[in-house]
Amino acid sequence: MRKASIRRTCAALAAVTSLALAATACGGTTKEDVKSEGGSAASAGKADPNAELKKGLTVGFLPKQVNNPYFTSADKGGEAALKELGSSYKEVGPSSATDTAGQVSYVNTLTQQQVDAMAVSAQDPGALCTALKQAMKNGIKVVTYDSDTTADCRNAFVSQASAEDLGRTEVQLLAEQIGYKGEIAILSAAQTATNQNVWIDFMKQELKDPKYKDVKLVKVAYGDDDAQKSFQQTQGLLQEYPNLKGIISPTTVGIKAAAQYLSGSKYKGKVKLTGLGTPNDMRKYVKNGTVDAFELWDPAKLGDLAARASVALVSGQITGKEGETFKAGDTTYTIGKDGVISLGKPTVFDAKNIDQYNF
Ligand code: RAM
Repeated sequence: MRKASIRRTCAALAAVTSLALAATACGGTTKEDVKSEGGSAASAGKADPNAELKKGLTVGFLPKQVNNPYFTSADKGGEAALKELGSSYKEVGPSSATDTAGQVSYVNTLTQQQVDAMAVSAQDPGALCTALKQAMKNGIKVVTYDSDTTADCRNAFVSQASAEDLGRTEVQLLAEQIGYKGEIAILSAAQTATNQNVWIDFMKQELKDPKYKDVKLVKVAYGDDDAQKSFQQTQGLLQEYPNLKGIISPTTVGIKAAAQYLSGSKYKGKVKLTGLGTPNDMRKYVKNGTVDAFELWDPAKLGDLAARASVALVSGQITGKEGETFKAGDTTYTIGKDGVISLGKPTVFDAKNIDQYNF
């Protein structure tokens, strides 16, 4: 049996059996063995920007949640890019954004199915690490997109925008709308979500600026990217804090549910709402005066970039080290610190520009 096929068999074995058993049966096949196959420069730890892009690969997408329209758009972007590059796409994932055990087992499924690369949006950074490391040990390239793990558990992170920009601008948007005065709350997604938690940390940093001395963050609530729970959490916030002046919801599911609640209540237009939403979800609430402005990136472009980064990794054009470059469509991306590849700046949507967007 050639080493490549040993690697594949062992990947499957490791995913379905105990690691100890797999290691004994397979003699602990690692990335090092793949290196000696005379494979790509990436497997030897060195990027070759001129390496030809491989075709016929399979890239598995594992979003936080499959029935979330944000991920439907993102993953469609990934699917289209893979088609264009001559590779195959598959998607697996849990239907709840708090099913961390489910996400772990989907990583193992993809490992077992011997995909060439996987693109994962982490529900919980800690929970996924062991399974992702096992996938990488079996020669599978791992890209996180949308929500990261720690840097040692993946080859690269395809980030939607600078986390600092996102956190700070959401506070700036809301503070302007409430005249820099009053109580505010955050309605987040899952309590463990890496992306939301990093943004919230930057929101808290931004609030330390003296210009926000009269703005008070009273609570961070969690709607778990579940429409009904997010709606109830919004209702609860207003019951608990009747003087609330504004809400930031950095989740497409949360902001939509909060807008739905506010628009049918006496708080419509009085309690301000901003955060991260899709123009298609939010159009009606901008037009009916519930929401002034919110922001987002194009999810399909994020999925597109995650797919292209995955193929570039498998092809050896990049290894995930800072300073390496690769082309995705017409744009050349440079990998930043800790293997972060950034899509660009988010767009702010309001009544003036929302009709120009359809996602
Ligand atoms: C939700 C998810 C996703 C986040 C967007 C803004 O769909 O929590 O991870 O990036 O909102």
